[in-house]
Amino acid sequence: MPPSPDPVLSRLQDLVIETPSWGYGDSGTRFGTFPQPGRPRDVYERIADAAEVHRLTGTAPAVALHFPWDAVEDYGELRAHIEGLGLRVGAVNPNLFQEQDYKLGSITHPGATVRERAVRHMLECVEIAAALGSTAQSLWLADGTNYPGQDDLRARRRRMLDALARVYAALPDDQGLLVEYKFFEPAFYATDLADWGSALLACQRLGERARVLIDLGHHAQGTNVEQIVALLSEEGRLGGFHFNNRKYADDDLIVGSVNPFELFLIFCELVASPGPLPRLTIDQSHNVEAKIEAMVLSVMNLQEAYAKALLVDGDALAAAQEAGDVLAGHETLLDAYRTDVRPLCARARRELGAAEDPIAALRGSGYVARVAAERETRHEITR
Ligand code: RM4
Ligand code: MN
Ligand code: MN
Repeated sequence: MPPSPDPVLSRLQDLVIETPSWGYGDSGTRFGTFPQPGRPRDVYERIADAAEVHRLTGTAPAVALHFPWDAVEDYGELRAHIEGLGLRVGAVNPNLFQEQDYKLGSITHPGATVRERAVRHMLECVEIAAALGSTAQSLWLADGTNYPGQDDLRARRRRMLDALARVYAALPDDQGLLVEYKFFEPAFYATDLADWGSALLACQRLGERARVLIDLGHHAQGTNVEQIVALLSEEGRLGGFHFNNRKYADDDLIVGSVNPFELFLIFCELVASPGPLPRLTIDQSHNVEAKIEAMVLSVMNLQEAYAKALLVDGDALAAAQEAGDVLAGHETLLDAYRTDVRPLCARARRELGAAEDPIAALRGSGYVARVAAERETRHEITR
């Protein structure tokens, strides 16, 4: 029996997507950046845009922050502001890739002084997370080497594990560490945390509150990401996601735009995992598309993928698998995938007090034009 719509509806309404503060501001490629009118200039304006996305979708109440990009003097005040808008702080992301010091790495750098600086930044992020009420630090390590022989791969790994152990030891009980991997870029020969296995081994050394974060754009072409979800979930080490989509590399396009079937299969594995959903965050870079609309569409695509996964007839699937009926199992998935879940998602949003049609509501609201007018004045003054 396919699941009846009501439990599906309430699970859909419980879905929580974190949007990234860094997804609202200027971004570009190494060839150029095309600033959009109304782009937010500080964390408060990024939060305002995040609040608009939540108002329209009813599903994006948490905002992931990146430091020092979102640094302020008074974190108590920032937290109150965020909570006053009906949002909360998601994961806190340290930035270990931008400073000149980090040219040869951060926590894996050959020099102890740079490693110390990187560890101190991560420890500062533990404090910031505590002040903001965040329950996770989400680490993406850009460290790696460009040429064979550039550095000692084993020594780099040992330095990394030592540094992470210091940070992990400083985490309060209510904070976890998410360890993200990526197989290349900015390093092009050997990345220090290149794959799920490296990340998992690091987490196993650290302790139970260290778990792996999967970014959909961080694998070689053809990698079966849903199988990685299944594996990490079985090991109790699936910490969260960075959702986006890609055609070629780490393209950071709108999640579900290029490969919606893969997204559905990932949600099928999430639904099959025991316990609550892991932390689900969008990590995208909107270079030419309208930024707020891109974020709204991303949340809707996630809602739809989740709804379809919830509609899979689990009994039929299990029976087909038990019987060794290859295509009956596959067709059971297709049945759910081909269901038009847009009315169900619209109802879920309406009952949450959000928009039935968030894109139309955004376009009709005048929000983008209004903030463009307000913020351009500020851009002029500060220019
Ligand atoms: C990386 C990775 C990180 C993100 C940075 C900006 O490729 O996905 O999660 O914080 O980009
Ligand atoms: Mn990411
Ligand atoms: Mn990435």
